[in-house]
Amino acid sequence: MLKSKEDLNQEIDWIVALAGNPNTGKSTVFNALTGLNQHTGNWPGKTVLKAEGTYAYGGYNYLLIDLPGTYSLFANSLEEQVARDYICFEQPDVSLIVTDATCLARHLNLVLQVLEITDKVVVCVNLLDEATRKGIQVNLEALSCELGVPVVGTTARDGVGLEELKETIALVAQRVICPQPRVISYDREIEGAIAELLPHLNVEAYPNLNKRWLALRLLEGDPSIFDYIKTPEAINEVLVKPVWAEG
Ligand SMILES: Nc1nc2c(ncn2[C@@H]2O[C@H](COP(=O)(O)OP(=O)(O)O)[C@@H](O)[C@H]2O)c(=O)[nH]1
Ligand SMILES: [Mg+2]
Repeated sequence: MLKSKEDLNQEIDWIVALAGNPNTGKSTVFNALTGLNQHTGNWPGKTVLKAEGTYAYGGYNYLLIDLPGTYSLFANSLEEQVARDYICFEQPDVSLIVTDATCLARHLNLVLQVLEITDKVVVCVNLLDEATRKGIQVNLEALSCELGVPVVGTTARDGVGLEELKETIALVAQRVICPQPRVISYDREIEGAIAELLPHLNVEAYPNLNKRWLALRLLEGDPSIFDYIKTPEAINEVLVKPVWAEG
């Protein structure tokens, strides 16, 4: 079992998961925020390194979980599955996604995948110094409008932007800011299939699980998701005999 808020020291108020592609400065952000208040081990039952640490801000204590660096959340590797399962099933209060300002487009893939799971997201555009050096300017406000979630620019190695980052995490954790992520719509066939599945998805063990996301994974036939849910016959029927594909 992964740690949940109840298992931890009661002094923790909010849990923040740190996601991002490898080499975006995730560990740099993690170290800058938690300092010496961290420890590492393995994810339970997995040979994947887990780092967690705490920091205090604005009268609250935060537990920061450094998820494995991944390019996607498709559960193709152990790392991806650990990251995905944490965001999905442990439901941290905030998911902070660290991206690289010098090649932002490539990083938005992961961002959009996280936005399909949760709305409690802050996007950190790191390596702004490198971007400036390369003549790249990132319009953080426009990006935030497009994504529907707060975006903070940082140069984590120099500690630039970290106060704003902590403040934004605090506002999302406390639901002062309620992000409204852009919803990705798929073509008619897939949207029809999602609509067909949704009424059947009552996953008792995970009442807050994002049903639209779950429907998409079921349609993909993602085997890793079947470990978590008992598939009611009704769903099987929809999946095996796709009514939306008829006619
Ligand atoms: N120039 C610059 N380098 C950074 C910044 N943040 C992190 N780095 C460097 O980028 C490299 C990868 O950082 P790391 O935190 O290990 O990335 P991770 O793989 O995402 O955990 C390290 O050499 C960091 O010192 C930044 O804002 N600017
Ligand atoms: Mg790292």
